[in-house]
Amino acid sequence: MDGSELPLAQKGSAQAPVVCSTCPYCGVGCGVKLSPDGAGGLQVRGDQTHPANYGRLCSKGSALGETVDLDGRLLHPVVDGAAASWDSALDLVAERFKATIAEHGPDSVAFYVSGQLLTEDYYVANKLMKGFIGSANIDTNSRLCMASTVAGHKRAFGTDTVPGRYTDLEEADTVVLVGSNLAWCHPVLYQRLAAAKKARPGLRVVNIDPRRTATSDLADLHLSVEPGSDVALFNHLLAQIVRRDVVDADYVARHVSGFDAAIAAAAGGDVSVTGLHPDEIAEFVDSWIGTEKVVTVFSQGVNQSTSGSDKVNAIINCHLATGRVGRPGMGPFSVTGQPNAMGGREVGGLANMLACHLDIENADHRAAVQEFWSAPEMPTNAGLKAVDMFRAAGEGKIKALWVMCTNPAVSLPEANSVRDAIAACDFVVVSDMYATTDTARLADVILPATGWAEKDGTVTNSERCISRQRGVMPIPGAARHDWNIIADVGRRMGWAQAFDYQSPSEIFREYAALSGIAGQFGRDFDISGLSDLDQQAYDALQPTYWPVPKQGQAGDRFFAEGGFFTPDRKGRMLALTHRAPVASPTAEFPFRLNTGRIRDQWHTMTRTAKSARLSQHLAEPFLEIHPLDAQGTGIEPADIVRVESPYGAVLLRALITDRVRRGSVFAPMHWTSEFASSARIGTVIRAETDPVSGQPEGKASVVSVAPAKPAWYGFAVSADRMAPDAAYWAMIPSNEGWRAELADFDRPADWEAFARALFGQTDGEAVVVEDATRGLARVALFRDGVLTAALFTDKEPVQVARKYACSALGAAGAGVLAGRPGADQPDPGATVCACFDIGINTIIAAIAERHLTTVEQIGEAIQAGTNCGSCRPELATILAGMHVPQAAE
Ligand SMILES: Nc1nc2c(c(=O)[nH]1)N[C@H]1C(S)=C(S)[C@@H](COP(=O)(O)OP(=O)(O)OC[C@H]3O[C@@H](n4cnc5c(=O)[nH]c(N)nc54)[C@H](O)[C@@H]3O)O[C@H]1N2
Ligand SMILES: Nc1nc2c(c(=O)[nH]1)N[C@H]1C(S)=C(S)[C@@H](COP(=O)(O)OP(=O)(O)OC[C@H]3O[C@@H](n4cnc5c(=O)[nH]c(N)nc54)[C@H](O)[C@@H]3O)O[C@H]1N2
Ligand code: SF4
Ligand SMILES: [Mo]
Repeated sequence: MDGSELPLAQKGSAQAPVVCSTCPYCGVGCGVKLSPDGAGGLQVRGDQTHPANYGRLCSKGSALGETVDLDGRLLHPVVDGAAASWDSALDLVAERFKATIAEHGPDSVAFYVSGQLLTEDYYVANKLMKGFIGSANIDTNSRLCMASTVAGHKRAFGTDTVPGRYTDLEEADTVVLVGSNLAWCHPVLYQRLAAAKKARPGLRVVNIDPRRTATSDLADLHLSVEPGSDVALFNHLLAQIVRRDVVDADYVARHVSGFDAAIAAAAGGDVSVTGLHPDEIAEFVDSWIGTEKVVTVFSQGVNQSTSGSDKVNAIINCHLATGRVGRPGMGPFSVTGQPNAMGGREVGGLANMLACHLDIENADHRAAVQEFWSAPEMPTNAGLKAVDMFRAAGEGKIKALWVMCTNPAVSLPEANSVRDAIAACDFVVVSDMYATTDTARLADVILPATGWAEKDGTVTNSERCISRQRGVMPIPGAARHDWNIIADVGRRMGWAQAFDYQSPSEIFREYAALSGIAGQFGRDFDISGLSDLDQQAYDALQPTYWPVPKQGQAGDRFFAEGGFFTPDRKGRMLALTHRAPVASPTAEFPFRLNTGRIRDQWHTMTRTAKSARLSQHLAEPFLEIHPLDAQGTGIEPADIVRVESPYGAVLLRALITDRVRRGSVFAPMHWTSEFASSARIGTVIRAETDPVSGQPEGKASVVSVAPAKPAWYGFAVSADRMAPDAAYWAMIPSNEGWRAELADFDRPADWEAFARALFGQTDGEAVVVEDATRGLARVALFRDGVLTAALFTDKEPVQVARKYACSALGAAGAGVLAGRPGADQPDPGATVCACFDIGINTIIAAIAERHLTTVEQIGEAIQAGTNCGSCRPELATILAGMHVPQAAE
């Protein structure tokens, strides 16, 4: 039952066991093979047999082994800042929740959970809240992620069903990627698409994204749409589908409702709001209409919008009208973000769902689940959605809150209000692997959870494939599995029998049996065929696509022959009209703020920032801004800029690039107070939500941007973590220790004292090279003649060979203060290839000296791009002579 357990097949083997598991990052859900070395190390390779990746891994998956160390791990419960026993911590949690419910009713408490919980964890949390506490106040970070897709699917299909499979992307003749940076966010699926395109160059790729990304570079056509205008574009497509007579009249007659109203609404639309040139629009329409096998993939550029649900339905409308759904190489395809985003939706982790795709507001569904759980009480209405849940906490209406496996003080919009709401809430519990997250710091009780390499359970990926995660590492300290923590609280609250779980397999069996009831209601999610798995069979479970009904066989895909889950079994087309994002640029806040992900960091960086390799790709928080906008606002390359909205302000490094549109800026979502002074981008985002899905508009706030004009800039390297005292700092691990970028508005009077405080080093020799006229300095600190830390400052953004400076730690002499290596020692520059740690200068030099013209030739010459392949899009870009990041080097 514990994470130390291995699949039975491998038990007793004399050699180091190799255990199959699933990558804990994105929703591609790649299979991994884990080989623990028994001394805390873990080797991770791609699983050749897993149908999601067939052995491939991206940069993050390849670096998983570097994130499992115990540095910073929380090893015991914490109550009011002090270590506590499990008994006292869980008694306190149970008592406080019970007392709050007794005094203020079940709706005065809430759980905020995560698409990174395993299905078994999620099931128990949902059961405790909805079945036993009797409130629906359980919501998940999937509200920020997949909620618009869930709403769109339910409106069109009657359930939250993904009709297709990954192979559809490979079999299609046209793949349209809408609001998806697949190259960085679903890299292995991107690699599968890139390989298919290489094998069959006729496969056309269209990318619809206001910003030009690594994904756009694969596309035959990139449409830089006006942010938020996707409904107008797909309405136009729908109108053209009718005009060009490619409606599948037979499919529509038999399987679709709402056709006429949808067409009428689409015909009344105005495609000019997309800002696209008519020729571009025509090319897109020709591609989409001209190939029957078309897959429309969509992600956060669609979902994180106040018209997100409409965007989803606008896409689905086109597939329903043409009958291009559920057949090989065709269909709308939502790629999910988190490893178990799908599993969470299946167990009913959202405040408006029940379990197994049953509906909370349907009395029959409710009664069936209540009976199955022998539950005392079931809520009859949906609970609070994420944004409202934290508002209610801020207003004192939620008095006890339990946050599991997510970091809302960073990832929610209006993040300062969220932070204040958590701080003000009477009783806050956080379950996490680390006590130092921005959210955990605010908790009354912090519970140490096991991490992915230690725990057992299942996850479901974007294509409905259920895979096992298998624990191979010993459980550190007193950490416990999430399901176990939740069940223990359930027992302590008085429901001993309902939460008497001994293992994840027992929970899975119960869940699979419940899905059989959903199957009887004619719902799609039925895995009752797995409800008899014993421990051995659960341990040996191979990747399995749902549905898996007890009786009969299910097909690979949904809806090719209709069979929707609506009352009349028809797929619904919706009448939709374009709505612009809620906030409009003004003179005071003239820029549209887009946010999203970078290649090598995962969300709030608690795990990926442990890997020095991953942290070198883009080493500090940045703002992409168009060259003309930079000029207009007086921003020079690599300046520190202040980005402000009515809700907050951040300081970021300017990255001037024509990859963003004029008037739009882009910032990564990843940086937290743990890694930067002032870069929680959620603090400037307005918490405006989609009226149907409740998903916040994460990509279309409005802000002002101005140069911050610091008095000095700095760069520092140190063997140990630093304690920066500066208006701007961003710190990240390097291979040799830590590296930091700094800037401040006042110059310290004594640079040596400043450096010693920064590096926490009062002893040892210091070499200070002062530029007294400009009030600047370079400082090197030594211990026993060996360099332990160095600080470089300048009036301008500091020109130092970063990698070289990092590598000088541990060497003798103060030569590092030159900031540049000698002629015999080339500076590799900022990392592009994380696997082989190859910098941009090395790549540019190789291209120039050896006259390389293809990504393959770069690989042959210097290995870059030959392992995980995540950097191949960037290698192609470098070859094309574009986008050399100014910020990182
Ligand atoms: N490296 C990495 N990979 C990840 C993650 C990570 O943290 N790091 N997180 C995972 C998770 S949880 C998720 S949800 C996925 C997200 O995966 P994606 O959705 O691919 O990633 P994002 O960068 O959030 O946004 C995608 C694109 O939407 C574009 N966009 C913004 N506004 C609009 C618009 O109005 N219309 C259109 N068409 N496009 C727009 C943005 O410019 C951006 O390039 O990634 C998963 N994979
Ligand atoms: N501005 C902006 N904001 C966004 C987005 C955006 O595009 N732009 N995207 C949104 C999206 S799509 C998402 S999915 C969210 C993600 O945002 P979050 O969910 O807040 O981010 P994570 O860093 O993944 O948080 C997971 C936390 O769980 C902890 N953890 C890891 N494994 C376990 C475990 O097994 N058990 C427990 N108990 N804890 C564990 C980690 O240490 C970490 O603190 O961000 C959203 N916020
Ligand atoms: S694509 Fe990368 S992050 Fe996503 S599951 Fe595969 S290895 Fe993990
Ligand atoms: Mo997500």
